[in-house]
Parts: sequence; C-alpha cells; structure tokens
Amino acid sequence: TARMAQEMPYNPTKAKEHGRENATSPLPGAVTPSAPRDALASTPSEANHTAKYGDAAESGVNAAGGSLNRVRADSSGQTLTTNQGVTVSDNQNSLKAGLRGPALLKDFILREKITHFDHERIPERVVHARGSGAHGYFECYEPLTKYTRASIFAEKGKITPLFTRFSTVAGERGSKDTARDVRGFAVKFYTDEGNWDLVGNNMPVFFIQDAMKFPDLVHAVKPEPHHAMPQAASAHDTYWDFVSLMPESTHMLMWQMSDRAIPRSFRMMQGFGVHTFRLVNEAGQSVFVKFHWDPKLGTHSLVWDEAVKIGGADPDFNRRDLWEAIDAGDYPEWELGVQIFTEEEAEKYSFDVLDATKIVPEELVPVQPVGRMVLNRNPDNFFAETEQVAFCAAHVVPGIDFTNDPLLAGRIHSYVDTQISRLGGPNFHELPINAPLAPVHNNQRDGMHRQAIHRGRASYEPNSLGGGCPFQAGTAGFVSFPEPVQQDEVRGKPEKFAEHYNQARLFYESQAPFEQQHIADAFRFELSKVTVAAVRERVVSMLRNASEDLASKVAEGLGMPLPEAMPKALERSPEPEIEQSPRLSLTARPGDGGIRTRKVAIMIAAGTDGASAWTIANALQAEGAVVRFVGPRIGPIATSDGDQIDADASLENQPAVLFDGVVVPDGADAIGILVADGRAREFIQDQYRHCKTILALGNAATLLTQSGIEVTPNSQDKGLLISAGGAKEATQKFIQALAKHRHFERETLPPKV
Ligand code: HDD
Repeated sequence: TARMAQEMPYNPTKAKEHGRENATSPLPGAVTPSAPRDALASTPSEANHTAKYGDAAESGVNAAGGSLNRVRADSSGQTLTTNQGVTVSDNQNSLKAGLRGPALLKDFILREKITHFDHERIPERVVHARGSGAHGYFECYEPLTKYTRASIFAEKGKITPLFTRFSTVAGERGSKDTARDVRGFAVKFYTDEGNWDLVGNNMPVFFIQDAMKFPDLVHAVKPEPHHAMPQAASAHDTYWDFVSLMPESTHMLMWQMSDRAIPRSFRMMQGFGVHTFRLVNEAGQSVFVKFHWDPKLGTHSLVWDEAVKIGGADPDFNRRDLWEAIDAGDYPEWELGVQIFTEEEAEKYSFDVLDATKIVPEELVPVQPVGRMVLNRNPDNFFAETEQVAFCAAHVVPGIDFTNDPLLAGRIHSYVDTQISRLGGPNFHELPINAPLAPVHNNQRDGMHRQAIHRGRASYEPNSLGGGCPFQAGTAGFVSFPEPVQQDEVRGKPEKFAEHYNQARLFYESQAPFEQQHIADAFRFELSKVTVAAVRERVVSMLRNASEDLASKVAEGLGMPLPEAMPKALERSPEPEIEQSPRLSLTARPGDGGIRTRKVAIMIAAGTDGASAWTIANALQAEGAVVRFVGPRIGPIATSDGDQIDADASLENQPAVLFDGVVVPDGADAIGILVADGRAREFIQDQYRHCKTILALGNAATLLTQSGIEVTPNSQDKGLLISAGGAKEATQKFIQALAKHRHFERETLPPKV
C-alpha cells in the first residue's frame, strides 16, 4: 500500500490549549440551548465584586486567559437555529406561495440569513490590512524592577498571555503575503495591570519623522487613486515621487529595499518597537528604552524572483507557514531585548533619539535580553480574533511611558480613532480578543454594541450613591512621567533631525556583499517601474549622499548617468559614532542551526528508487523537516522496487518556490520522465537560481545538467550536492547544507539559469 510523508508531528497538547482535553461535545459554556444559563451571565471585560450588587460578572474573560469558553460556539451535535434561537426546519428553500410562486416577505428566516450575510464585511485596516495572528505568552527572565515597575517584568519566570499579529503594510486584506514591504509586528500583552500593546515593525526605523506626514506617505504608497494600481507594491511613481522629496526616508528605504522586506517566514524576522520609549521604576526614575524582538530561528529572507513567483503559487505563504508551524507544535519563539540608556547619554549622540528614522546602534548600547515570547496557539476564528484585534500605540501600563517622539505622538491619537470606524463604535475594547485580563471599571457608558450590563445608579464621579466607586488609584495607578516642559509653541524640527544620511550609509556598509547587491537590485527593480525619469533621477541623487557605490550601481542598472548629489539640509553633518555595525546584517542571526519546519521536496516519478527516497525522507523528518513527495501528478507512483509512493504534491500544485530544498533520488526511468518534463527542469532551475540546497543521487545528476546547471566535481557551491554513493551519507550533507538556508556564493547577475 502507498505510504505518505504527511505524518507531520501533530501537536499533542493542542486539545489542552483549547480546554478540550476531557471534553465531550459541545464545549463547556458554548452558547447553545443546552448551555447552563449562568454561563451566559458574565460580561467580557467588566467585573463587579461589590457585595452590594452581588456576584454579577467574572472578571477577565479573555482570549488569552484560556477562559474563552463563554464566547466559544461549537455547533457539533446541535440543531440549526435563527439568531433568536428558534430552530430552523428547512435551510434549503425560501418560503413561497406555491412551489413556483413568488417568495414571501414574511420569510423572516430567509431575511435574517441574507441580512446578516449582507453585513459580514467590516472595513479593512487603512494600513496593515493583511495580517496573521497567534496566541502565546511572554516569560520574564529576570526582574527588571531596577528600571520599570511594569508588572510583566516584575518576577523571574512570570508568564503573561499575549496575542501577536504580523502584517504587510500597503496591500489590501486579500493581497499576497510576499510583497516587498515592511512587516507589522504587533504584540498585545494582557498584563495583570492592563493591556500593553507594543505595536512595532520588522524594521527599527520609519519613513518619516512626524505624524503630520503619515497620511501623505500612505497615500503615496497605496495604489494610485485614479486606477487603483498597483496592488501591494511600492514600485510605482507616486511612492518614489514622495520619498524622493522626503530625504528623511533614505535610511528606511535601505531597510525596505533590503531582503528584510521579503521575509522567508514571520518566524524568521526581528521586530522592533521603533520609537524610544521610557521605563519608569517604583521610585519614579526614568530611563530611555528601545525594544527588540529576536527570532530563535534566526533572520532569513526570500529572494526577489522567488517572492514574485510565490505571489502566484501561494499568496498565503507567510500565513500558512505560521499556522502550520504552530499546528505542528513547532512553536515560534522570540527573545525580547531592551536597549536602556539615560537621557544624558542620549544628549551626546550624533543623532536624536526622538527621531524615528534613527536607530541606536548596538555598539553604543547593547541589547539585553529580558524575556521570551512563544506563540503556541492558532486562533479559533480568524475574524473574531485576528481581524477584530485592535492594537493601539497608546496602550501602555504603569512602568512604561512615552517620549516626545513626534511620530509617536500622532500614533497615540490614531489607533483608537481608526478603530472606532473600523470596528463600528467605541466599545471594541469589549470584544473578547481585546478585553484586558485586568478588571475594567469606569463611568463610560453606552454606545454601539455595548456588551457590559452596568449595574447601579452612579455613572459619574465623584458620587456618594455608588459609595464613591470606582475610586481613583492614586500613585498605585498609571502616573505619567513628569517630564519638565517649557518651550514656545512652534511647528518645526530640532537640528539633528535634519541629518538624513549617516545611518543610511551605516546600514548599507554593514551588509554582507550579497545583501548590498540585493539592495541595489531592489532599487533598480522598483525604479525601473517608475515612468517619470525625473523621479528616478531624484532617488539616485538622494542615494549619492548615502553611498556612491549604491548610487552608481543603481544608475547603471537603470541605464542612466549619475546625477548630481541632492543638496543636503545641513552644511556640516554631525560625525557618526561608528562606520560599521555587523549586527545590522541578516547574517548576524543564523538561527539555531537546525532544519525544523523547513520544507523539502523529494522529486519522484515512475521508476524512482524507493529505498533511497524513503531513507532520505525519514532522516529529514526525524530532524523535524517537512517532507513532500513531488511527482508529475499526485497519487500513487510506482517505484523501481515494485512498491509505491503516494505523491502528496505535484510539480504543478507545489512549484519549487514553496520549498527550501530539493532531493532527486536515483532511478533511470524516473530521471528520463523528469528530464522530459519542462516543469521538473523549471523546478530544478528555480531551486538553483534561488540558491537553495539541491541533492542529486546517481542518475539524477542528468536532470541537473539537462536543466542547464553545471555539475563540477570540486565546486565551491556547498548547496549543490551530487552523490554517486548511498542516500545515507548524502542525507547528512544535505541536512547541513539545508541548515544554512541559502548558498549565495552561487548567485550571479544576470542569473545563469
Ligand atoms: Fe501604524 C496600524 C505599526 C506609524 C497609524 N501600525 C499599524 C499596525 C502596525 C503598525 C504593526 C497594525 C496593527 C495590527 O496588526 O492590527 N505604525 C506602526 C509603526 C509605526 C507606525 C511601527 C512607526 C513607528 N501608524 C504610524 C503613524 C500613524 C499610524 C505615524 C498615524 C499617525 N497604524 C496607524 C493606524 C492603523 C495602524 C491608521 C491602521 C489600522 C489600525 O491602526 O488599527 O491607526
């Protein structure tokens, strides 16, 4: 009988995470006619423990707390009903006068069904519309009480539940995952002192310095308003027009044109809080802080040609990757690091720490790890959780505070404001995914979609009729850091904000040669899509201020002469502290050296040597890789030893770009079939071109040569493995090479195959 490679490690603790380890359907507390009435009595966020009013509501009924059962609905074994709980006898036919007669207006069942459907969509996020989320937890390594009173950092081993959403920025909700774009990295910590949202990106700087420019930036990058093109792409005129007139964007453009804009996986990218924030301790003392997320799997990216092809082959590429890894129990993990520095230290830097287009290089202030985030549960329902989650840069907790970064100031306003229209009113904080674990008590009342049923007469303060409750917490509550301010009201910028190129240069100079090449290639690609020559010129003239090398590569790639450098705002730039920061290269974080969750294709056809195919498949799966047998079609494929292998993917439905590596086992007949199949050759060519690990056993070397790949015995290419010998020894080499992710030493411009 055919065997399948699909024995993916199933997450054994999954049922427990869903509170279902001993469950008989339906879930306890499910909103069904059989659910006990008191399971419905609590409210999502509000608690009222006063003896006066009795035990009305349980506090902290929240996604993260594991007590979502109140709102979880499970229809297994249940009868179909209307929204009013009336059972429905026929869900196929509308009510008509006679079998061929007109439909009747009184068919409330049809009308309710259609009306609800008509309103199923809500507005998408104005930016970051496309995203994917997961639940998890944060674990504190050591108390950080010296610097902050934030309870999340109070004790070693303290666990705080959280929900994280990753996103692209420019594309619409249904756009592809692999656009060249910044990735959002937003974390909602349900701390015991209220929600803290760290709403960051996978790049530590931003395009603009002042929130005043945010709508302009977004209008420029979104599809052009007259014809609504291009979707999820910055490679068009309005974007480059805008950024080339905003030289402060130069540093961010380096990051955006780097491979960081096309991550291999959300699990393999860093995250950053971007702004300088404040930590405040119990004594009210404050330090500045920058937040960093470092992925355990290291930082790895796609290559552009691959990203473009994945856009067609699997637009959900990053979403699927995150979902499958968590589903399989391979929980992604990041370390949270902080850069802590004082206001006095910051004064001395050549850049302003309130300027979001600047980093604080790790050479100046090292990143200290303070805890880790583990994402260990996929949402039950994409809409209820990932779509309705509402992050907000203004959500801080005691011990964490803002600085005067003018970009942050605009964000403190923007998020709640946008969510009022996106989520239909001011009560979205009561949605289960948004509700804090900490109890909520205040005098806010009413509004669209109110969930809480407030008891009592007093909804004002001061009051005596409600016993003065809820009362102020005093210094135990959130106290804003009392930063002294005495200034004139002005519209303007401090002097250091006018220096735009030092850190752009630092970033470029800190990249590995292949990364520098990719940056030049990305600028070339994007600008080649710009139709107005003056815009292309202005970008290159701006780049000259950051790197002559880069500017000339881009100019050459566009077939244009090198323009004059753009005039600088500052005659004399402040001297940068450093010229190189190796930590800025993706190569600085290779990961754990393993191959867990990496996808490998074993290419088979009728006559494949089944024994070596299985030897390799088993060895790879033992190391945690995800193996697929890819054949000319899916279904059973006869092997040379008279057995069968069930191909679970085909050259058509899972092309090369969806795999991190490929193995072609021996088998004369099979290789003959594959050589004659253009899709097999294209598969091998793409794997080669995208610098992935390729193993050819025995005869399979012919498939490589027939695909135009030179197979030289003593090649420097560590990712091109040709083996005449047994599968066993070759597999070990393959695993080592696969762990390196890519073999950029192979890369040429233009590509050889
Ligand atoms: Fe923003 C969404 C990150 C600047 C206004 N932003 C949004 C999301 C992320 C970021 C990750 C998606 C959250 C989610 O998954 O739901 N934004 C950033 C970062 C910025 C930044 C790291 C710069 C440091 N943003 C920024 C500015 C403004 C906004 C300057 C406005 C003045 N951002 C928004 C928004 C969004 C948003 C319009 C759209 C949907 C939403 O908030 O919920 O309010």
